[in-house]
Amino acid sequence: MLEDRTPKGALDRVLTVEVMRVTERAAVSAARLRGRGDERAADQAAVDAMRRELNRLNIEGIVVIGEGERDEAPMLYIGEAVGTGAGQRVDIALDPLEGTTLCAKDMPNSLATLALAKGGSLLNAPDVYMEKIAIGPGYPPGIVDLDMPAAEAIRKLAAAKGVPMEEITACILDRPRHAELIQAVRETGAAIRLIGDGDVAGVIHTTDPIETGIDIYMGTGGAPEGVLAAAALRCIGGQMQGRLILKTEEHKARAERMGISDYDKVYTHEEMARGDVYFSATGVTDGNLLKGVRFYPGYITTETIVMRSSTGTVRTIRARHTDFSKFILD
Ligand code: VTB
Repeated sequence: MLEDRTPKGALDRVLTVEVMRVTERAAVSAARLRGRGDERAADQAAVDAMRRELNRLNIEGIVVIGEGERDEAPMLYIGEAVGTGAGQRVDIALDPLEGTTLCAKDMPNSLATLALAKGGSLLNAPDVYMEKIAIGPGYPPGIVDLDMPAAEAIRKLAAAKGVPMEEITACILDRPRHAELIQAVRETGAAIRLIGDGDVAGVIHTTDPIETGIDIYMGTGGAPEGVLAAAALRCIGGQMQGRLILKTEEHKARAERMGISDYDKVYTHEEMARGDVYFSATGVTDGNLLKGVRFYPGYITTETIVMRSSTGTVRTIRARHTDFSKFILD
């Protein structure tokens, strides 16, 4: 068992590099299949690479947010043990290829993502939908929440930012289920960045409005993606709330099995990802914050944002790798 280092109770800091390596590998494998129109193949390549790399780490890891539930027999299923077993007991949330369609179509903002926290610290969310609202750092606590009308959230955010509502941009997944939300936001005069997929990136983008043009993320996306985004906000700052959408008895039973009994609970990002958290995302396709993987003759470059909640360090690492295909991977 590795010893805890400062800050007290934190994860081993060497994991900063380790988590980054895992998402780099997944991103490179997915990027080889970028723009080929084959989502499954790109996803599988990312999963294989992530799993292989995770199993090299000296951790006793359990996948709590993964590729699916065990009976569906995917790799990196929820509950799968990863790592060598010779290290700290950690929870892992992963999405080896967030935005599979974006990657298959070579559209912006697909990412390889991973979050890691002490065992028992990440919300075990079933693979259902989650309502989400997120803003970046620098605002007073609680200025927006899931229960306020969308127009009020835009109004409060604009007031706190000191700009007219027309200068706010909301990021929303382009889905028919968001017709009312989109209408309500449009009525405020705010702009909307509609995205096809990739709401982990959408949430992270709120943390750097100057670079990304996005002030607030709103709407319903995947719950697993919600936990990953919450982990990122824990590190980089900002506010987020999420509420699972558990409409059917089957959904409720799944939530129950994961230890959730309050079906309507609003989770803050701190409740979704507690304690010391690491988050790493490597760009697969080019995006607002990260460049995608680039293939050069003989080498490959990746761009990764890797961060840690206990220290608040956010690193953007541009790495140059000798062409991985020359390595023996197993
Ligand atoms: C979002 C998005 C993902 O799923 O969470 C979305 O971030 C939600 O589900 O990239 P629907 O597609 O059913 O709306 C993804 O698109 C990935 O599947």
